[in-house]
Amino acid sequence: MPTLLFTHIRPRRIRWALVLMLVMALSVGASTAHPQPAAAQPVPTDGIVCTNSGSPNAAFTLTTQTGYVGTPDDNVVFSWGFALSGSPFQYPSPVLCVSEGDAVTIVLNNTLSEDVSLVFPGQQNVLANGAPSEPQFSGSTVTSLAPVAAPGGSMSYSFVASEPGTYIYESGTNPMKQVNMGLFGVLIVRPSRGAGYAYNTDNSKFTADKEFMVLLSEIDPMLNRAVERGRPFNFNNYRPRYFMLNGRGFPDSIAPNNASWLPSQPYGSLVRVNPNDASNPDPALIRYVNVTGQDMPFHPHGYNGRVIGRDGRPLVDGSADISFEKYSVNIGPGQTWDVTAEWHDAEQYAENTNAVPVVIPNAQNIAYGEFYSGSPYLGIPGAIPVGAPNQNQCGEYYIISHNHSLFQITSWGIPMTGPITYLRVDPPLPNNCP
Ligand SMILES: [Cu+2]
Repeated sequence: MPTLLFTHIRPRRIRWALVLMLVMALSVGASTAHPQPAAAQPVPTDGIVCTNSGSPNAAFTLTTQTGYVGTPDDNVVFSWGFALSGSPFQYPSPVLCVSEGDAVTIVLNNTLSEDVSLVFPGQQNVLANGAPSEPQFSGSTVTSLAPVAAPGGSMSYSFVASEPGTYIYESGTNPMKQVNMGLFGVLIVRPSRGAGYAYNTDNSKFTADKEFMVLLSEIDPMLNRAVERGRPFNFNNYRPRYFMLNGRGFPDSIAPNNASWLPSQPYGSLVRVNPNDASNPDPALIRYVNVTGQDMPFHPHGYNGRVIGRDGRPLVDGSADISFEKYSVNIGPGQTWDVTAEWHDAEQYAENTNAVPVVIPNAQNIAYGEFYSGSPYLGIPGAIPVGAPNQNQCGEYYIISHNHSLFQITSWGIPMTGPITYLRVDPPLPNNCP
């Protein structure tokens, strides 16, 4: 996989390698077609799509739903999810956003034929129908990590969101089955300090509209098929074949939020920034979340991030800033990592004054990737051969980010799909980029 090469070459050469890689990646082809309901409401084309609720009393109703997830190999996989009241199945479940100190209530309506529950790792003093939410037993056997909603029933969970950060909510009942079937989502608790901070700490400052999510999940389609058909499944045979970013595999992962051809997979994962400079002084924020059962060494090319929080706790020690710079971020099972990211035009490629010190081959000897601008300069498009497909809008850069468990960069054998997305670097502000 060319990515290994990328790690060790200089940034100015990445874009030429990227041209080749994009050709490989984009030859995979179009994605699964589905019937298309209209998007419920306008959402930003990229970045986190929050489901907000009232504050200081934040109330949500989540109903289990079943549906189908499209994968890059043109498969569709039966899955489960939590959906907002009146909304159809989605994968992953909605991103719930509340404010620090909110009294949060989440009513779970269970439409499935088995018990379901909700757990909120990182939240304290969670109540279920007003009583402490505790593991359930049959004799000495744990049957659920929390009180359940029986089939056709409901359960109301409540807690005070006392600590800002990034959290998971998920089923606490038979999680090996139910979480991998899709009963998981992300909960964001915003700090009292206000917009543009991930925590109440100075080191968590970010550009408020540059907030992104990378939610890593996995699917063993044999499990999902067995569940769809009401058949037993032997978890000794569990073997994920799909690895998803925000519920999608590449290239769907870089499509906009609410892409029409992905009606049940609403969340894109393209990270989009402008070069850091005087007009754009703060970084972007990326919230990494891993709901799989294995480490996910996520690997953004082109920049080091700064880890400013983990598992819903800020990286400060008293008044000391203990955040740290990191290239690959190794997100463990059930962990969340909050990372700020900024891209510096260290070699003045937005100025067109720093000549690329290589002889560019003749056009017939170049493979033009679909996102290549025709020029190595940021914001300065060049010529593209007639007939060459091109998605580049304003001379922006596309830099790959992906899970570095390279055996996962596949969709049941289709290489260069799966948990891959891009960092899109737009020209310096102000610009005319759409
Ligand atoms: Cu790589």
